[in-house]
Amino acid sequence: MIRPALLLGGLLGLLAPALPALAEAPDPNMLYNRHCAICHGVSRLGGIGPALLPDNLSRLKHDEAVSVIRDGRPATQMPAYRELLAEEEVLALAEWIFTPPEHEPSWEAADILASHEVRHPYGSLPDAPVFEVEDLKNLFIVVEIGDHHVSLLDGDRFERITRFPSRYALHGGPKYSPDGRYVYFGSRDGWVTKYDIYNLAVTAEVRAGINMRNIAVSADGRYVLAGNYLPHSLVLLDARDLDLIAVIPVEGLDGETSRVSAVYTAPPRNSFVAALRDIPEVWEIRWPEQRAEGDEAIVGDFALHRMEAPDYLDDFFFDQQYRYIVGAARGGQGGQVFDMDAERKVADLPLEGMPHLGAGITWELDGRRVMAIPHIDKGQVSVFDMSDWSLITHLETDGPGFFMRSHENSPYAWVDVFFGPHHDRIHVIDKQSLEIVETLIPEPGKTAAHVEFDRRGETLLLSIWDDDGYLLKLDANTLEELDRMPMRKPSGKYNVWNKTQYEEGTSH
Ligand code: DHE
Repeated sequence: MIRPALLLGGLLGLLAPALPALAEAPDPNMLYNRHCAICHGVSRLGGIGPALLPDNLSRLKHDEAVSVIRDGRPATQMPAYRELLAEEEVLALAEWIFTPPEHEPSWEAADILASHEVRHPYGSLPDAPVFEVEDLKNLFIVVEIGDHHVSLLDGDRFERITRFPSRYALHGGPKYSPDGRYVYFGSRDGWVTKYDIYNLAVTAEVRAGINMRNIAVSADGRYVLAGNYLPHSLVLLDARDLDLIAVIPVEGLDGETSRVSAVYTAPPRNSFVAALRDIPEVWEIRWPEQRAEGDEAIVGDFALHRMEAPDYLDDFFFDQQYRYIVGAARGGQGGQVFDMDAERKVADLPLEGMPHLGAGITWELDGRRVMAIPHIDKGQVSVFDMSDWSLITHLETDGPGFFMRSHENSPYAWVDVFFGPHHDRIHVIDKQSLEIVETLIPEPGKTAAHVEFDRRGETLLLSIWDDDGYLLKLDANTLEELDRMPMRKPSGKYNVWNKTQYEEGTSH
């Protein structure tokens, strides 16, 4: 008996000479323009969909891109293309979005101005909240990266006040105005969004760059600074309506331009500090009242103060006075302490690999202040004495961690095991004995990460970092579970009080 497949193969063999030699390879550029450009922008810069440029997609795996194009993305406007595109076209498109464009895209002041939208001008909305809570300072903002939403929670009742869509892929902590009424979000695609918590409304938005790292809000609440990878720039905005004040090109003393790793606000200095990835300098942006002799003018009376560093310094941790910066040196060469007053390096730290300095926290131990830092590439928490920068201990954990948190009123510091087989574990460290006293596995197989305390440090929220995830509310002292709230891959949580008071147990 002849099997059908063989029969078909035979017939095709006979027909072969009559068929065209080879079907043409799909043209991803043409496919992009036909199917994708309308949402993702003609130059792949993004529109209602995210930018599709390799740097913006660095955290998306190739296979994931294939399945998003083929099957769509649930709970978003991204449709499934499996009926419209052949499999090889899907594969070609997925490959193509990870290749750099022929011409490096630009984002100038004119683009920033054109993207600016003010929905509710500063001062036009009522000053009283439209909802009732016991304590406006005990609210939490939670970023849900699963479907790009944000939730606002009443921290006392553990209830959701509202949930609203965010820009695609928010990154870095949202930043509050000093009074806690407004919160500013930064997205990896460069969008800065201002939200009025009292009126539950987005008031203004602007796109500061194509690939942005994070934003900072000045301690006096007047300015917002955005730091970009692409273009190599800092963008200074008026915090009221996000009006553009200045685009500051990042160019070193040697003429090299640089990506911005991150920007920070330095409250006691009333300035911004920028970590730069490609030049060995630390930049401080000062405004009129702080301007000093020798500073370079930016615009009006804003000034740039450059500090030459002995090495490239990345991913900063600050002491509480914002005098010292601990930065990771390039290529895993350890950490360095840089004195911003004396403008020189004062210590080297034995921090091999990739310390996650941005997640560092501090506390009092035997009358001295210590800082603790997790590592992204090894199961270790490093604890240093900040009075002389000596190493106290490297604490072994069950795998590399990403976030650390504590609270002045809590005896414990929390560190997750974000990477590796034990990503469902979270360690509880006794801040005095420097020992892991408990390891929780809240949901076997699911990542448990990022803790945030309520304003009093009595309870805490922990993310079960999954599309069908949830927030766990725990008693901060007994570690007992108190409640849960379903969420779509909740990532960071930010308590108004802890953030606006620069609580010692939280990163800023
Ligand atoms: Fe982050 C904060 C850098 C990847 C979630 N991350 C920060 C900050 C920096 C930083 C410098 C502090 C800025 C701030 O809060 O304003 N992050 C980096 C990286 O260099 C890295 C390793 C690679 C990258 O692609 O950028 C990186 N970060 C991630 C992720 O993959 C995470 C887990 C998921 C995501 O959303 O992208 C992630 N980063 C976060 C979060 C914060 C953050 C939730 C805020 C932490 C906080 O508690 O304040």
